[in-house]
Amino acid sequence: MDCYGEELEHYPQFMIRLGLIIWVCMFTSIFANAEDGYQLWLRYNRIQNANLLQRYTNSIATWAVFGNSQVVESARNELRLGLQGLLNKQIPESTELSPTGSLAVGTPHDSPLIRSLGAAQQLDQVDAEGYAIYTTSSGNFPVTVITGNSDIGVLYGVFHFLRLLQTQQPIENLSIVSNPKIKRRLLNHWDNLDRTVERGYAGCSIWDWHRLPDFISPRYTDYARANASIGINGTVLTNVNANALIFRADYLDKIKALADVFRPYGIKVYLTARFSAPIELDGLPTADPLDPRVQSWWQEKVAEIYKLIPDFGGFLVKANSEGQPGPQNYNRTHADGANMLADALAPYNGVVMWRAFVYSNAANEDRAKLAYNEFVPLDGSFRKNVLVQVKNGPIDFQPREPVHPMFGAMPKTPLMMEFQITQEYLGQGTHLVYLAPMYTEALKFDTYAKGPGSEVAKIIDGQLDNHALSGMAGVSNIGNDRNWTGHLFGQSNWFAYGRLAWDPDMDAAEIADEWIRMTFSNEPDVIRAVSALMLMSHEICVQYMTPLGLHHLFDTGHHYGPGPWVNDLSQREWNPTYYHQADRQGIGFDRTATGSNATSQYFEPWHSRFESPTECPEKYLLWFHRVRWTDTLDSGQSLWEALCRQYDAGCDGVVRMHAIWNSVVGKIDSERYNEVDMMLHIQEKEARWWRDACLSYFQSISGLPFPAGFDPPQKTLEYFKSRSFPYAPGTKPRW
Ligand code: GCW
Repeated sequence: MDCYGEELEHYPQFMIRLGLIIWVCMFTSIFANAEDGYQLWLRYNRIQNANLLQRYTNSIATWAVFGNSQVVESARNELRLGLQGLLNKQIPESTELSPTGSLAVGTPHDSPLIRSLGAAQQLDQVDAEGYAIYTTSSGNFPVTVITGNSDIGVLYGVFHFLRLLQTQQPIENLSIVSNPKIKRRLLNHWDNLDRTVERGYAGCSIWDWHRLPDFISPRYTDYARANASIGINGTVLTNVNANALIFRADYLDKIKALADVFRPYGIKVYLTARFSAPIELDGLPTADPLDPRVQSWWQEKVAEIYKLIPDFGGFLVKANSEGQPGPQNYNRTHADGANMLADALAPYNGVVMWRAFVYSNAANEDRAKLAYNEFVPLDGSFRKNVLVQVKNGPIDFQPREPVHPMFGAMPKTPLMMEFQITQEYLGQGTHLVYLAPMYTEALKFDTYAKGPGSEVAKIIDGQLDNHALSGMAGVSNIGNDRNWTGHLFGQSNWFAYGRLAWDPDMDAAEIADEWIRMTFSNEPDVIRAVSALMLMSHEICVQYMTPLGLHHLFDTGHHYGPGPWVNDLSQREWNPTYYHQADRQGIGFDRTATGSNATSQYFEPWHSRFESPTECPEKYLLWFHRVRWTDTLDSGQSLWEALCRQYDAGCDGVVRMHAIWNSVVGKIDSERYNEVDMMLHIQEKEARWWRDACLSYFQSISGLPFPAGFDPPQKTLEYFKSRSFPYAPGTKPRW
C-alpha cells in the first residue's frame, strides 16, 4: 500500500483524532476560564472598559524590573502575568522609555535609572518592607516608579500596582507610600500531619506531607502569591495541638522544601512546638524547661532547623491548654517555658509566640477571667523575643465577644492578636459571613489602657507601649478544595485578614470594595449589591446565632449548629448551659461585682459601663448581666420579646442577603453565582434552625408565650435535640 492509500484509509480515523483534539482544546480552554474560584482575587482578566484599557496601555507602553534576586524574579513574573492578562497584550519589557509612559520597578540599589528618578527621596518615609509608587518624568516622558528599600518592598509594590489596575483606579498621577504597621503578619494553619485540618472546612490540608519534599504542588506557589499579594509574611504550618514528629529529620526536610517555595515571596515558615517533644522524640526523662538536658535538646533542635532553613521564623506554642503539655507540668510558669525556647531561638533572631488561650477549671473561676489571671502577673518576665498571642475575645472566637481584657493590661509584653479566619463558630464552610466588621470592631476598640486613644490596633502594632516586635495571626480557612476556602466568600476573609494585618486601621467597607472588584466585577451594580450583603452579614449571623451577648450555644464537638440545652459534658465550661445560665427567672452570665467580677479586668470607663445594666452596650448585655425575662430593654420590649425579635431579624436578614445575591444574576459568571446561591439556600434553612432550636429551648425554660404575631418553631425541641452530625467536617478525631 502506498502512502497515499494509507492516508486515505486512515482518513476517518484522522478526522476522529482531529475532532478529538479540537474538542480537548475547547474543553481545556473552557476549563482554563472556568470560574471555579481557584484564582482567588488574583484574577487578571482583560479590562473591559476600552477607554481605561487605552489609558493604561499608554501609561505602560514599556516596563522593566531591575534586579535578579528570587524575590525580584517573583515581582517580574507577577507583573508579566498581570499586565498580559489585564491589558490583553504582551507589553515590551524594555528599559527604553516610551513617550506615552513607562513603568520602572526596582530598588535604587539595583538600578541607576530608578536612582535617577528620585527614588531615594521617595523612600525617605519607607521602612524595610514598605514601598513607594509614584509618577515622575524623564525628559518629557512620564514614568511610573515602583520602588522599595528591599526586594520584598518592591514585590509588595507590584501587587499594589496590579490591584490599582484590577480595581480600575487612575494611574497617571500616583504618589503612594505604604508601610506595614505590624511586623509579623502570619497565618496559623491548624493542619495535622495526616492532612486533617482542625476546624478546617475546605477539604484536606494543602500540605501533602506524604509526598513532600520531592513532590512540589504548584499550589504552594499560588498560595505564596496570594499571601504576598496581601502582605502576609509568615505561616505557621502545623496545628497548635502539636505533633512532635514535625521535628524529626525527615519532616524537617519537608518543611525546608516548603520554605524554599515561599522564600521568593517573602514568607517565612514557623512551626508549632510540642512542649514534650524532647521526651517523645528522643526519650528524655523530662521536658522541664529549667533542666539543662531539655535546654540543650531544644538548642540542638533549633540549630538543626536553622541549618536547613536559615530564615526560619520561630515557634508557636499552645501549652497547658486543652490537654497540651507545658511548663506547668513541672510547676514552672508560662514565662519559664517561653523563655527557654526563646533563648534557643535568640541567636538566630527567631521568636516565640506563646498563646494565652488557657482555661483550667481548677480554680472554679469564670472562664472569661482565666487567661488574664494567669498572664497579667507575668508581664515583664518574658524574654525580648517572646510575643504573647491573645484571641480577640476572652472565651473562644464566638460570633461576638467583647475585646479580651488582656489587651492593654501587659504593657511590658508585645501582645499579638489572634483572629480566626476559619469560621468555627460562624457557620463553618457553609454560611456567608464577612468577618472584617468583626475584626475591625476589636481593632478599633479603645481600651483606655493609657487614657483615650488606646485602641487595640495601637497596642498590637507596638505604638502604645513602644514595642519593636509586633504581630497578628489569623487561623487559616485554607484547604485543598479547588476554591481554597470551601465557601467562595471565605476568600474575602483571608483577603481582609491580610489587608488588616498590613494596616489595622483599614475600613471593612474599603476592603470589601477592593475584594469584590478583584474577585467578581467592577460594575457599580455588582459592587453596591455584594458590598451591602457582605457588610450586613456578620451582624445578621450574630442575630440568628447568639444575639444580645449570648455565647457558646453550640452543639458538642463539631460546633456546627445549636445545642443550648447541652449540660452533660465533663468540663463545666464545655456546656452551653454554663454560658447562658437560663432558668425560670432569667438568662445571662453575671460578670459584674455581684457575679464573677470579670468587668473589673477592664479599664475605666469600660469597667463601669460593663458593670451597669443600663450603660452596658446591648450587644454585650447577656455576656455581662443576668437579666429577668420580663425586664424592659431600651426598646421598650421585654428581654424575652427582644430575644425573639433578634432571632427573627437574623432569619429575615439572610432572606434579604439572598435576595441581594439574586440581584446580581447574569452580572457575574454563572458558576460562582450558582454556588453561592446554593449556599445561601442552606444558610436560610440553618438560620431558621438556629432560631427555632434556641427559642424552643429558651421557651421551655422561661415558660413564656411567644410574642404576638411570632411565627412559632416548626419542629419540637425533641427534634432539635435529636439532630447529630457525626461526620461534620473539621472535627478532631477525639470528639
Ligand atoms: O476553639 C477551640 C477549638 C479547638 C482549638 C482551640 C485552640 C486548636 O475548638 O479546636 O484547638 O480552640 O484555639 O487552641
